[in-house]
Amino acid sequence: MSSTPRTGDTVANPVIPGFHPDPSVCRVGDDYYLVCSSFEYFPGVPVFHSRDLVHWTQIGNALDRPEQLRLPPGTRPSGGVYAPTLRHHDGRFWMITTNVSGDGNLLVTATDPAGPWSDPVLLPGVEGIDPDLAWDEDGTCWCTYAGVGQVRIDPYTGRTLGEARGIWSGTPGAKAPEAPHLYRIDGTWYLMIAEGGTERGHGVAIARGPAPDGPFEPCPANPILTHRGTDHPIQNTGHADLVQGPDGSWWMVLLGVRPQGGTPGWHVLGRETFLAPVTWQDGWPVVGALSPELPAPPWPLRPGPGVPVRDDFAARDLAPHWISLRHRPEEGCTTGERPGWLTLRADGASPAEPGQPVQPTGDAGPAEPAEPEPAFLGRRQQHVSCRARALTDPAGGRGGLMVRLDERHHYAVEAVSGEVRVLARTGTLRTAVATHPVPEGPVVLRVETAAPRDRDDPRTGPDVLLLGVEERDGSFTELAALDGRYLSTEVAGGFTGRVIGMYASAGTVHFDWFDYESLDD
Ligand code: 6LW
Repeated sequence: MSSTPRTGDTVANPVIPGFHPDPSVCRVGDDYYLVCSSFEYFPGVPVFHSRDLVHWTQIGNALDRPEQLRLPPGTRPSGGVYAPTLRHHDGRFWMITTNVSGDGNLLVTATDPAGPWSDPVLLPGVEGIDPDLAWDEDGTCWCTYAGVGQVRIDPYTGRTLGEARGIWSGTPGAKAPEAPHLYRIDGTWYLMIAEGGTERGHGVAIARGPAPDGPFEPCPANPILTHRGTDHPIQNTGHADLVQGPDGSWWMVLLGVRPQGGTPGWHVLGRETFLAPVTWQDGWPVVGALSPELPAPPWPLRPGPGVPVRDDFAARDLAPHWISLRHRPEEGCTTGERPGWLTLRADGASPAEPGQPVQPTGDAGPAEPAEPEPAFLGRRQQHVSCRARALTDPAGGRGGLMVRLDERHHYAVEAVSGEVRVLARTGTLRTAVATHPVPEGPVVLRVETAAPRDRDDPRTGPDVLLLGVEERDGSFTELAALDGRYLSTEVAGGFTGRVIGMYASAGTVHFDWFDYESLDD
């Protein structure tokens, strides 16, 4: 997956659009690598490559084998894999993260960041999320985590060495000191954290000290970055990591959101990865303007390959941007069963075992009775306006296209023999919104996100989702226009963003191709 920033005087921010939060970056020679959180989706921890810090291409996933990523049935939405840290040390890449629904803190290593990554080393003695790794001059490995706590570890065995201790709690009055990253820059140790929570109050603060374990002196200018209390188009800014550009200049990758539909608005793409320039003053980093149009960096832009609009499922292996719920439904998701088609099978391969309660996110309400989930394969929605289409053969089963924020918030257009239906799930409400007769056999289903039809209407939300079917003559029959607010984080809660994909909810459903294209200007 490659972003498509404009070239010229400015480049587009976010540099990795769509649900790609908690970025961590490292540089090795002329190459940059970046990882993000992945929560309840499999494979976990997408890995990106760039040569200019602006264009990023997904080259793999650090946790792409079931032995590395155990997400049990019933793993709640926004559970699973939290913020990773990526570092290069001693000739290999190290990725440390937390599986809050399974193994807790774990680290994996690789000589090639595209994979394969090692089996996980578990770190039961590290008692906090958002683990960071830093090595001092003696080769001691320091693991720093949310809180902010720290303990020395043996990264080869996962054993802790000595006692854990608190090293900084951030700015007095700011909640949730988390996402620490520890750096040695010009002989000084810097401890950068996120604070204020990952919502509108989010920010970045930094402290410095003579040694990796402090004592740490906070920067008088903290928070060094926040958009709290502003109507800036990029909100919730925080959870940052520092890196040097090809010319030695300093940059920050961080997460932010783009609310749509007014202030405070609704964000539907989740927390995205942005880039901001950094300069230094009196030994402290100063974050430059973080804007949707970033002044182009002074080095040549070197775009990598992007994701083609169409996946025709001709390849045996799925491209790395395809994600499933909790595990890859191995038996129920194949590109080989019907050559050139993707086959999804609901029976016996559902991503949540039938009988498991759907667990709510945060304060979303009590656990609900079981609802079997479909086999699902999707990709992150990366553009405010976009269109997805799929040639779907229900073949006696039932399935189609789904736009999903979580178990309780999704819209779908699906085919069953001789009929297409639009379904909406908003909280506890499940509604069949429309039905439409179609000839038996394969049918092209379509979902499109569009600006609300009347932007001056205060009741309009971030967008409208148009769901329908393409007739045999190619014309589009819109069956429903549904309110995008229900598929926003402000309504649904949680840490993820929209994912658009194919599913089978009964029997076996085949997909000849899937198109995803941006409709942004
Ligand atoms: C991440 C932590 C956070 O680990 O959200 O709100 C978690 N804070 O920093 C998931 O992105």
